[in-house]
Amino acid sequence: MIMCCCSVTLFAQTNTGKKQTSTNPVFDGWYADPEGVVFGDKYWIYPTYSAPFEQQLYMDAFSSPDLVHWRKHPKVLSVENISWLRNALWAPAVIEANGKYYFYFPAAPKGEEKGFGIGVAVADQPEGPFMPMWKPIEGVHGIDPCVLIDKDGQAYIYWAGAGLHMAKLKPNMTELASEPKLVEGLPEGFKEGPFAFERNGKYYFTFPWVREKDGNETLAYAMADHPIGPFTFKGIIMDESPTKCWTNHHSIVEYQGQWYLFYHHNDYSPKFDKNRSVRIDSLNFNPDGTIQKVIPTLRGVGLTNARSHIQIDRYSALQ
Ligand code: FUB
Repeated sequence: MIMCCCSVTLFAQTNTGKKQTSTNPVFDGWYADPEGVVFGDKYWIYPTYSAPFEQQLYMDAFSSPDLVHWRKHPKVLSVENISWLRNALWAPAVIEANGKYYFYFPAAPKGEEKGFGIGVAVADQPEGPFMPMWKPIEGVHGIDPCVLIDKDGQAYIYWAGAGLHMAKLKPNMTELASEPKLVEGLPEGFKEGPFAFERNGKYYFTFPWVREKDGNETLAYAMADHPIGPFTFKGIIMDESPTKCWTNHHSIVEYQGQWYLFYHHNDYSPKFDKNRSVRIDSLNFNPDGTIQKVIPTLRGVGLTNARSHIQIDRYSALQ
């Protein structure tokens, strides 16, 4: 069965009436764990390179004015600049604060048999270069960071490791301002890849969730009235992948009234779920603030001009 075609004219309209253009996967290459974010008038994606038999020695970033035309910014962060790191970089989070850009990345510290720390690298612009701090954040042990800055300016960091933990960050964004705390209220089956955001005074905590023994990851969510909880589990945003891609690391972004879900799937390697690529679909809310289920699409979030450049390898076939 043909799974995905090259860039041809595809139509979609956002619920703000604005036309956006894109197809899924949004650019070619094996990239996973997309940290989608808006800086100024551009969308940015900070993914991991999704080739599990290669070590992730640097991070590429992608920027777009319209979710369709993506520009690659190679090597915005490289391991050779990180003296405390044992080997590779893992799924990042990037946020703007104090007029700077903070890149949070999990990595195994030298001298530790196992386990991960989370480092921070800082840049003056979204395309880097990101310069790492000389040690990982003290008190943080785990992977898959995400950072939320509340309306009062307080920043919170969340990460996966022995369950889900969180702590306040100091204004310098590189040190904890409180003891790590276990986030309570999540069901059994939380694994990794948390994401947190605020909308209309409600705090959302979204996460890959394995609801069945030996199952794949769904995307699920919980809501709270405060960034530290208590969170109440609300349900599923996206069901398990029908093609059994095990992971579903994601992020959620709002721009000009439309919300988007950035996530990954193994479109370019249907028989191997560890080579993943980046997708975007629209995310919508119910009047009470709960999230409508997302049905994953290959159409993505918009309209692609038939005369635009065709990436011939944006194609895969399921047999
Ligand atoms: O890409 C490596 C790992 O797979 C991430 O840390 C997880 O969230 C999962 O997507």
